[in-house]
Amino acid sequence: MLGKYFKKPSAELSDRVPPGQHLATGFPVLTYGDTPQISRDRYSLKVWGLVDPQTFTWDDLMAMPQEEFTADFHCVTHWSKLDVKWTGIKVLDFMKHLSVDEKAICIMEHCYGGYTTNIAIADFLREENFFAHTLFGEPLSPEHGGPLRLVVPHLYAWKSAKWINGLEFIEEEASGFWERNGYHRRGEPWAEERYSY
Ligand SMILES: Nc1nc2c(c(=O)[nH]1)N[C@H]1C(S)=C(S)[C@@H](COP(=O)(O)O)O[C@H]1N2
Ligand SMILES: [Mo]
Repeated sequence: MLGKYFKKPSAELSDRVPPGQHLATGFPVLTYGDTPQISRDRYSLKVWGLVDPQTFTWDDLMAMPQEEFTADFHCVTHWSKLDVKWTGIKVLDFMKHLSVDEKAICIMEHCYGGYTTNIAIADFLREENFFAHTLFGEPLSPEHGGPLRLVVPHLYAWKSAKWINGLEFIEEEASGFWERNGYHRRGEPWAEERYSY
């Protein structure tokens, strides 16, 4: 849909916008179901499965190195937002705290509210992935996934789980919520991996 909220990318930006995508002028909220309201005090992130199980509190996460990130954001429903500015923790820094069994090939991302999405270990362990708690200098709002969400810039944004509260390490590929409902198992926007059929 083109109109007030979406525009065709200009020529100089077009090489940054994957096929079939339009630029969003704002930052739309895309949530299936209700928005969980989780305070930082109550927040925790658990890891289990083929990994030494651990629970990270808000303070544990804030004690990790904090960095600023600029990333493009591509929703499978055909909108993209370029140069989104976030603050948070690099996935690779977080992973220094984990001991993962080498048999793990897939991670199920779990969230407050019950949303899930699967990601291959190789897609998760990338330099540019991060957990975000701040968006354009403001604490991440509940609508956009606060207190903490994952951001995986190289895949469609349904892999960027909001209110993330668990990482389950598994030895075979599994399907999360949208993947069971027809979305592609990987979701690479430049290859237009939108659906599984
Ligand atoms: N927990 C949870 N995470 C989610 C979703 C959701 O419904 N629940 N929607 C996904 C989809 S389809 C997109 S496009 C992005 C949207 O993020 P935004 O609402 O901050 O724009 O979040 C992703 N992460
Ligand atoms: Mo999306």
